[in-house]
Amino acid sequence: MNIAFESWSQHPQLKAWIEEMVQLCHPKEVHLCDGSKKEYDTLCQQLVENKMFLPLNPQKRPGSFWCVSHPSDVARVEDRTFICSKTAEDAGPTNHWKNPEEMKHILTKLFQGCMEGRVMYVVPFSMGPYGSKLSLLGVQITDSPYAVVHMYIMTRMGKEALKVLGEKGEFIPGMHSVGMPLKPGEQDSTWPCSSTKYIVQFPEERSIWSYGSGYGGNALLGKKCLALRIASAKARDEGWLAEHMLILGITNPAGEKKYFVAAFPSSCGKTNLAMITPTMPGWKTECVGDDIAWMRFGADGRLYAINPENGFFGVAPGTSMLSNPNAMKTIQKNTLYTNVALTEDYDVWWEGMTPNPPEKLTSWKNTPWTPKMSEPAAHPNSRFTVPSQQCPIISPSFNDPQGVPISGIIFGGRRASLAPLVYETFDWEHGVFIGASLSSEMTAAAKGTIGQLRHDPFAMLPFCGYNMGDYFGHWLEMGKKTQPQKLPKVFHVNWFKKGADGKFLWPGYGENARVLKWMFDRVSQPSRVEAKKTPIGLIPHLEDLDLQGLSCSHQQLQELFSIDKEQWRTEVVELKKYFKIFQKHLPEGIQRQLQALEERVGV
Ligand code: OXD
Ligand code: MN
Repeated sequence: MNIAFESWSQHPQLKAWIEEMVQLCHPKEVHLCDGSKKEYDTLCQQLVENKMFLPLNPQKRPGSFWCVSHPSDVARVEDRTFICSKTAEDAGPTNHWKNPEEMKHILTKLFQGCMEGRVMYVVPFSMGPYGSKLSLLGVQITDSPYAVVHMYIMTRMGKEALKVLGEKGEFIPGMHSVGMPLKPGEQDSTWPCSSTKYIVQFPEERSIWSYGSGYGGNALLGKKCLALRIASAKARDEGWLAEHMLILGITNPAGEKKYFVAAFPSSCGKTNLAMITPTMPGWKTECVGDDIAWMRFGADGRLYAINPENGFFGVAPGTSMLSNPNAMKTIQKNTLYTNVALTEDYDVWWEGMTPNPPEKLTSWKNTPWTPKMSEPAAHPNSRFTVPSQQCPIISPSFNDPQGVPISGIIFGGRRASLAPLVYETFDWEHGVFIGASLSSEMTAAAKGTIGQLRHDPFAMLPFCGYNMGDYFGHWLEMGKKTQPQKLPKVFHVNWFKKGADGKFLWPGYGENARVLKWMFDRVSQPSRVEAKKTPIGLIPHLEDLDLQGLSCSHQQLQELFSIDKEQWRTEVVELKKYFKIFQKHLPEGIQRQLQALEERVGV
């Protein structure tokens, strides 16, 4: 097959890899992507012709499309996700592992002829701003035009990425196929995918192979596969951090600005917090990212973060003018919707968008839906994909190659009891322990039982590219790279604590900015407010929380900050059991912190 490399790239290794993959996959054609708007529009048009995309009402959602997946291909498949390091020990107890040689054998067989009858697209992309020392380049090969248009939004893709790559630059190769070759004359499915799925990372070789799924988290290889699983392994080797964290900036009425990163397990409100509208007068926020942060120490000894992504791939259900007005404004145009419901006038709807659903909808299963039906109209993990630049509060530093300096790190989970609204950790080691101890009630972002508590250290459980015990060790080591006063302070929040009546104690959403304000005061140097020492960490004196205009009773506040030692002792027992799985990889610092917590909450 003649591939028109001349005006595209002169990178010998890239060309050789593409040729090798053509030999393996037998596509009918190769499309070398340039990343232009024209290319994006043409592909969207083709997806409309192939009935995968439906254009939405141009008066309501200009430049936007609706699309539904195969009912079996709706989320990340953690049980089919593998970290194929040389040894099982290196992948650790929280990852699925297979011998790399054995896995290569399986994949080679699966990819053999898998693109027959389809176009092979080659997508060069940059994770992070062009020219930033913190950015990485990748190239995804895929037979999914859906993946290409999503990569166009989610990454910086095309000619510009090739320019940075030059003839010798390093790139991370990612091979993706929906795993459904087409015989001559065979009618394509509107959502091609396979019942066999493999999402495979080779962390030493730094390569990705993904087979059988068209769903975002499995098919957009720049995101979870590269920017978290591969990048975390690279970050360990090179002394930086690749994290499942949002990045946000907050400015007080006096014009002082500080940046925070926050890690919450999937679908626990990261996008809402990243785009928060503060309820306190005079406070402003800006969004740098809603899902991933790459961080390194700068020459001044402070930690700097970039968002490697260029778009938001957000969970739609629950997003509303109440929960996240900035997201609602962001997705008004040029947005790709997957598995949400369709209204009669070709707009979108999902549970939680409005208090009452429209009378008639087309569900995510592409069937008529009415409010009488017990099944939701939109899939709980339905998504919007939209360029970050459309966010009304996108940070002016979004494209800054230096990144933004981080003053605080926030961990959080969905816990109906136990953790108070907010607490600060005593020091870096205690902060790392809190990250390692993170657990949350499960959501729909991954397959599993919704509501069940699962340990999700650093919200990285499905995303850490090596042994999680070593990852804790890496975080502890990072804390030794600078002076203690230059390290960000570490906090834990729980927006989801419930009272004895089973109702949420804290109103959440924009009111969460009140908690950010307390953190802002705490990370100021010197701290502007004192904190109260408790056995689990430092909590606010109630008078230091700005509660003006909030209808939160004294009783509710007491409950929000109550620390039930008995519950914490149970937590210690649970953590002891959990941390055993890391065996000799569990760092001393974590053991020391666990013991210290046990002593503090002991009778
Ligand atoms: C996501 C996830 O899609 O964490 O961001 O699952
Ligand atoms: Mn995520």
